[in-house]
Amino acid sequence: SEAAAPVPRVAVVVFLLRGKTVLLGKRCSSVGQSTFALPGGHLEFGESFEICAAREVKEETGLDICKIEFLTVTNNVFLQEPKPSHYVTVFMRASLGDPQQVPQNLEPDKCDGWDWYAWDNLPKPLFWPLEKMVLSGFDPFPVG
Ligand code: 8DG
Ligand code: MG
Ligand code: MG
Repeated sequence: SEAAAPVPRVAVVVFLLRGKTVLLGKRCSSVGQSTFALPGGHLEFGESFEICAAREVKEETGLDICKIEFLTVTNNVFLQEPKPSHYVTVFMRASLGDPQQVPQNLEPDKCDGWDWYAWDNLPKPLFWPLEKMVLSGFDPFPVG
């Protein structure tokens, strides 16, 4: 039988903001191996961006988020990766429901661990869809 033709998929990722820091984790997955990325994952059938954002953050870090808002969307084609893929990536922002809550690494096969990083001192290398945004001057923090 023939392999299914590849198709673009939708991902929802979250700038989880705490003061002037964001939550990032170093990826262990084949796409973006060893680069720092936002929590997030695949949009499921019938799901809103907000529900997907809250679900993925909870599954990956145990954190409960609030003030979930849409920021922007980018088109990301990964042809050089071991497994070529294409994602339409929806970027959301959110805050911690409880500012004292600490992230847990609930999917250690996919991530080395989560931590807060100052926006003006981000770790390297960033996952390239995120790197592209930072280089373009994108700022996920609310104005004022
Ligand atoms: P799932 O089974 O939980 O739905 O998926 P996942 O294992 O959590 O997927 P993921 O790789 O974390 O996210 C899906 C895709 O989203 C990823 O392969 C590429 C795209 N993506 C970006 N930027 C980012 C980002 O900053 N973080 C994450 N996690 N994914 C991103 O384009
Ligand atoms: Mg996930
Ligand atoms: Mg993920």
